Parts: sequence; structure tokens; C-alpha cells
Amino acid sequence: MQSIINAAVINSEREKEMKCSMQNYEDDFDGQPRIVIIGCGGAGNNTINRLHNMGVSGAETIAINTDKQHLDMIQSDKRILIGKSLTKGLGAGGYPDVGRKAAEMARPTLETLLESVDLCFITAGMGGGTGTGSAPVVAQIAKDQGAIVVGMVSYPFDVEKARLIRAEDGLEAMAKSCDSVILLDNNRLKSFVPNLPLAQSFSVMDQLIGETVKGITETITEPSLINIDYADVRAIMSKGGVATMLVGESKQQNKAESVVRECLSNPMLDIDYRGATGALIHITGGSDLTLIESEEIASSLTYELDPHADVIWGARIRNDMEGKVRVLAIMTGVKNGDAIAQPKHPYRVRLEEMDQKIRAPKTPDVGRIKPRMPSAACDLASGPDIFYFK
Ligand SMILES: Nc1nc2c(ncn2[C@@H]2O[C@H](COP(=O)(O)OP(=O)(O)OP(=O)(O)O)[C@@H](O)[C@H]2O)c(=O)[nH]1
Ligand SMILES: [Mg+2]
Repeated sequence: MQSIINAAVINSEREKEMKCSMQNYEDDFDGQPRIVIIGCGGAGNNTINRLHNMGVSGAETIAINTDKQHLDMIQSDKRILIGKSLTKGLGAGGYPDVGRKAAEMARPTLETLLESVDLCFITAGMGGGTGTGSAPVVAQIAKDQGAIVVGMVSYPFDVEKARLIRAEDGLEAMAKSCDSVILLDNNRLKSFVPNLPLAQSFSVMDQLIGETVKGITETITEPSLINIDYADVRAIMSKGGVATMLVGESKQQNKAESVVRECLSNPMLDIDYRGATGALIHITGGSDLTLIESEEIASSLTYELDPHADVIWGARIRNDMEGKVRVLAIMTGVKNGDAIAQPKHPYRVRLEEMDQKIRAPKTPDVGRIKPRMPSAACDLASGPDIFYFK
């Protein structure tokens, strides 16, 4: 057996060299899908900037914004200012309707830009004007052109209050226009980076979205230990619905086990994904990463999924990952009952509960009432009108 293994290792090295020397074959048809990554609005543009600096082989980066000043600072393959006559290049001021109209006005440009795209990632922070309003329009245009469209959107921090409602509307619109929407909840960053200031927490999210898009793109476009090809991604991502993501990294000795533990304790959205019908698992490690470890990671992460779930996994070796392993897993087809997945306790529901509390007649603790007026003036049945509490 050992001699067969040795021969296989030598041959696989030889085949790698042969693949490189065969790359000029049929030059006019490279067989690669056209992949574009679009960032809409401020948050989306920041993620694109990060991605551009990280370098993604085989994908174009496009930044779209109504805010000229911000757009001018972004590095990407293409930059598009939308709704110039509507916003004068000053941003959508938190109004998703303005963002949506701006994207509609740029429809002809966007249609030309997205012609013949196979896979389109769209990233935006939900809750503002431009990203929330324009991302669903861009997604629909890409989908109408035949692309598989994957949204990667973030849900605002709880402190952003009113933006949460806009974000929930935006998420709903994205779910309609995209094949899959990966929702990342900014609030989950609190368990990863509890002591970072807000701006830097955003930056962690940009990095995370960037790494995921880069990871998926490069397992398609670059040779890997276990390849994920475009058809695989298409199969998983076209399942529809809101998806969630698990992330983990480990450099411990039992790295397969510890990375799975980290992934499972840190989902980027607080939802139950156990019945998910699809999973795309991307593993990156050093040359010490074995097939058994990769398989162990993939099978542990998918143990609780639907028995008919489509599971696709890919593994890449990187020189700078020696002794380490990093996992990004996307679970698609996640449902909360009949509804699409969303944060466990949406802000709209929380607001409703707060309103009800304010409206509900209070039953006063009569024993603690200290009347300051003649008792006849104190109508106990009138609930909130009683203000004689200690
Ligand atoms: N990941 C990330 N999220 C951000 C960043 N800045 C803001 N956000 C989040 O994204 C949401 C939308 O903010 P922006 O992207 O700045 O808004 P916009 O789409 O540019 O909208 P307008 O400025 O109103 O035109 C915010 O509510 C934040 O939750 C960032 O730099 N990175
Ligand atoms: Mg903005």
C-alpha cells in the first residue's frame, strides 16, 4: 500500500506541473465563469475596498454609491455614481427609497455592466439609504441577466434603532431578488471582538465578508486540494432563502475538532440552522492539513442538517496557514417555521412589544399607593393615569 501512496503523491505533483503547462490550450475559451463582486452604499463600498486590497483572483470588483466623496476614496475595478441628479452626489441620507430610485435611474448602465455575468456577489450594510434601496435593484438586474446572485448583507447593531426596521425591509427585498442572502448580524461581533470600537467592529465585518467572497471565488477559479466548481456553487446557492454562516479558526493540535467547536459556538446569525438543506464548506489550511481532517470538519459541521441536504466542500492549501485551519461554512435553505430566516428577535417585533407595554393598563400595587389627593380623585381603574406611586 505504501508504494501505491508514494507513487500517487509523485504523480499528483507531476500532474500539477502538466496542468500549468497546458494552460494555453484553447486560449479563446478559458472555461472560467465571469464573477463580479458589487458593493452598494457606504458599508458595501468599504467591503469592496478591502477585497480589492486583499486581491481576488478571477473576479471583478465594482463599487456603487450615491455618495461621490466616499466613492472617490474606494479602490475597485469599476466605480459607479448613481442618482447624480437626485442626490447631487451627496448620499441618500438614510432613505432607502432614494437609493432604490438612484439604482433605477442607472438601470441601463447596470444592465450593460452585468451582461453575461455567471456569479454575482452583492454586499451592502442594511439600514442606510443607498445600500438598502439599491442592492435589491442591482440583484434583480443581475438575476434577470441569468446570473446566480448571492447577497451578503449585514444587520445593524441594536444601538442603531430605527435603522433596524429599514434593515428588515431591505432584507426582505434582498430575499426576493437574490438566489441566496447570507445575513451577518453585526451584534454577533460582540462575542468575537467585545472591546473594539464601533468603526473597527465594522472593519472586522468587512474583512469577514471579504474573506468569504474571496474564499468561494478562489476555490472556483484556482486549483485547490478539493475543488469547488461553479456548478457546485450554483447548485447550493440557487436553493434560495436566507442563509447563515459559521466561522472558525484554530491552530491547536486537535485543530479539526477545535475549529468545529469554534464554528458551532459562533454562528454569525442567531438562528437554528439544523434543518438547512444546503451547505457550502470552505476549509483553508497549511500543507499539514490532511484529507481526514478536512473530511472530519465537513462531516461534523453537517451532522445535524436535513438528511437530504446538498453538502459541498472545498479545501485550499496556503503557505501562510501552516499549522492552522480556517473554516467558513454557509448553510442555505434555513427556515424558521414557514418564514424565511431572520434574526431571532426582529426589531419590528421588539418595538411592537415595547408599544404594547406602554399601552397596556397597569395594575397598580395598591399597597404602595400614597395618595396625595383626596381618595375620590384617585381612580384606580384608570391604569396609566395613576401617578401617585412612591
Ligand atoms: N460592514 C460595515 N458595515 C457598516 C459600515 N458603515 C456602516 N455600516 C452598517 O451598514 C449600515 C448602512 O450604513 P451605510 O452603508 O453607511 O449606509 P448607505 O447605504 O451608504 O446609505 P446612505 O449613506 O444613507 O446613502 C449601518 O446602519 C451600519 O450598520 C462599514 O464600514 N462596514
Ligand atoms: Mg452612505
